[in-house]
Amino acid sequence: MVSYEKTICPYCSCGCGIYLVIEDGKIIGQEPQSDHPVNEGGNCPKGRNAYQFLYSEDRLKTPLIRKNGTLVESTWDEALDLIASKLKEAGKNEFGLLASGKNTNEDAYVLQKFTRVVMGTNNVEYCGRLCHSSTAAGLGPVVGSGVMPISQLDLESADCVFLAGINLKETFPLMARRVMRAKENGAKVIVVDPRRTVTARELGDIHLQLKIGTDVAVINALMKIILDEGLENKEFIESRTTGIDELRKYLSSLSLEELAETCEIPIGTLQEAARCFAKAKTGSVLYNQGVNQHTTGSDAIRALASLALIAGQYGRPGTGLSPTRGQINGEGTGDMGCLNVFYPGFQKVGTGAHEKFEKLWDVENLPAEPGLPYTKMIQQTKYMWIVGTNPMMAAPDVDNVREALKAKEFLVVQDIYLTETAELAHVVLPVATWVEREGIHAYVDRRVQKIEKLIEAPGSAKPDWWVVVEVAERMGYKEKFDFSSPREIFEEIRQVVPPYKGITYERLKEALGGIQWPCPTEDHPGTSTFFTEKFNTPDGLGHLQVVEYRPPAELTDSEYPYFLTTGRTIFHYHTGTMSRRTPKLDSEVSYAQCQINPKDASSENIRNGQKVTLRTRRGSVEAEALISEQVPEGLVFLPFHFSESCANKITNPVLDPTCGMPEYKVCAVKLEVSK
Ligand SMILES: Nc1nc2c(c(=O)[nH]1)N[C@H]1C(S)=C(S)[C@@H](COP(=O)(O)OP(=O)(O)OC[C@H]3O[C@@H](n4cnc5c(=O)[nH]c(N)nc54)[C@H](O)[C@@H]3O)O[C@H]1N2
Ligand SMILES: Nc1nc2c(c(=O)[nH]1)N[C@H]1C(S)=C(S)[C@@H](COP(=O)(O)OP(=O)(O)OC[C@H]3O[C@@H](n4cnc5c(=O)[nH]c(N)nc54)[C@H](O)[C@@H]3O)O[C@H]1N2
Ligand code: SF4
Ligand SMILES: [Mo]
Repeated sequence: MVSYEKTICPYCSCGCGIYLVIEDGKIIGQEPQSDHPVNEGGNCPKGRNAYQFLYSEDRLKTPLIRKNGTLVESTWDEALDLIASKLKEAGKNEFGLLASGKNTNEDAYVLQKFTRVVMGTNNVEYCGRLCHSSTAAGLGPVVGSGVMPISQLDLESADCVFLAGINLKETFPLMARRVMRAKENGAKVIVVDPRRTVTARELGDIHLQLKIGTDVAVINALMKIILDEGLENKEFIESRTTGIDELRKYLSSLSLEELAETCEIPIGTLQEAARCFAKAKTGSVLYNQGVNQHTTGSDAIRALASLALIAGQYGRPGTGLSPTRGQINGEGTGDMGCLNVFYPGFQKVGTGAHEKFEKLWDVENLPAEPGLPYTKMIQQTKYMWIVGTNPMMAAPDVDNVREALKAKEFLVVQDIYLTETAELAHVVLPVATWVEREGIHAYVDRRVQKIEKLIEAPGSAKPDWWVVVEVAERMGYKEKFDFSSPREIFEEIRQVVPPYKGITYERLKEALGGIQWPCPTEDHPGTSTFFTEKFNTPDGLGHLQVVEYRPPAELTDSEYPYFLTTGRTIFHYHTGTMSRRTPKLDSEVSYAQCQINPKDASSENIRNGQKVTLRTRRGSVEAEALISEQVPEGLVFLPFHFSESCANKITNPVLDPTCGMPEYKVCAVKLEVSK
């Protein structure tokens, strides 16, 4: 029997629709969904090769327990009993849990509830800390909310799109298509990126090719030009913002020449970009890791939001500053409270949230102090449960991560493969993923869509939520985790997370393209545009910010003469677990290529395709040289998808002090031809 079933792509947070062809319980083919509003019949290479990873021979099928130093197969009962008994030994703040951007909302909700109710701590985090923690810290003080304020569909109506530190064509390809459509209607695209990426080449009209780590200087220059030329939106500033006098005063104390020198962009190009953005009717800013992943990421975001405010580019469809969380459920896992300072629904620890949840969950003594952020949790806890994240590749300075994980009293890892992280665990649990279980995700623009269960998981693999319920029961909390299906969990979510109240499984079945939260009632259509009347700040106004430029933490010198930046390529996804098990994706690129400018290659005597060693103050890795004009002189780019060339062996683990974001995007490196 062959059937065609709709689902959503398992990779990025655009949330494109696809059809799967299923024969006798096995997926045998796929095609893009033509009536899905996000992708309208298109899919990128990852989306076109979406399901092969499920059938990789090395999927985990049985729980594993470490015995005499080796991981051996066990039963679920043995593994779950062991976990429960070990976790009972953990002191209150000795335990930490990392959830996943791959979890469904239902999984994420029970994971954080377990951490808070059973373990009594706010030590719960997920990859969002490494992805958009600078957004919460940066946008909170300015507009009071750190989510995308529009619908990705409305990007098409923009007449100026400002792409800051985001390589849209490779990382959100179907959003790039929408920007391409805006261009066809006459929009201008400004790209801020130190590399001449495919996005800068193919989408950009103006490329602000800044010196790495100088976004604050660029944005200050743009705001200064706008104010000096009287291009600001006076009415918007007057009625909807505060702080213009301080901002004006600060910017007038800066010299445009000096700012241009700092960011190494000609004044004329900065003027062209400033005028284009300020004069646009509908100006939209998308930003991502090129802005976030710095010790100054939250600063740059405060400045960017101020830029959008003085230009009056907020509060209408297609406008505003959009953070672009990239994991399939990067938004939802945060919405559910898998962050050390937020209970579900972004109710902040320290503002009485624990008391509210004590009532809602009918429990006592919920933690009222913030927990540890992702990287500190790895270093400072004794007992850890890691669910669907791979810090041995994704966290900075993995040599230190390895030591910390090896020293754990007890480490449980729950994944679909034996990842670099799982190899270090005392117990490894096999889970069902994607269409092997059901549940909802919130995609980049708060678009809530449901994944249906379409096939069986391999071996005895179980959904993430099931594991939590079983452990909670064994630890004496059956009554608080009395869930026998995702639907039951979702019904509780609807009760305690107000923006999800009006969303039901039934509605999601019907709603093509999902429903954007907040959706307060069952007859509410969902909310596409934020801030139409006021911002989410206590006084409803946008708070303009004075932000001073600070250089990155590690600069080049005679020993480490190049800047190293790390990031993504179109064919691979993060730590490679899924895309490298997809033959068509892996055959496109199966090893790390490090981009080196032709002039630098020539001065280091490096030929294209040669093995080079990249050495930083943390250590060294080898990669193949790709001599390319994509990088300017003095800058080297390394993707972080390949364990043999693990980028995070050498990145700088220094954190943005306001939010704990690692500076993945800049450190100093030297290059040598490998012996
Ligand atoms: N193919 C693919 N797509 C993905 C993912 C993936 O792994 N693979 N991951 C998803 C996830 S979770 C995320 S968060 C997104 C990430 O999406 P992006 O943020 O677009 O991806 P990155 O490659 O990390 O970084 C983007 C750009 O930042 C630039 N950059 C580096 N330093 C600076 C700087 O100082 N200033 C500025 N302005 N730019 C700088 C880099 O040159 C790079 O082109 O992608 C999502 N989509
Ligand atoms: N150098 C450098 N490092 C970075 C970045 C960078 O730009 N440069 N970017 C950072 C960013 S933005 C992000 S978002 C992080 C991503 O970091 P991670 O989220 O740690 O990376 P992934 O490879 O996506 O890991 C997801 C894991 O979940 C597993 N998995 C898949 N489906 C399921 C499921 O249903 N359940 C469970 N339990 N597991 C599942 C996968 O096999 C994989 O091991 O990396 C960060 N690290
Ligand atoms: S753009 Fe994202 S969601 Fe769409 S097909 Fe590509 S990876 Fe999948
Ligand atoms: Mo991310």
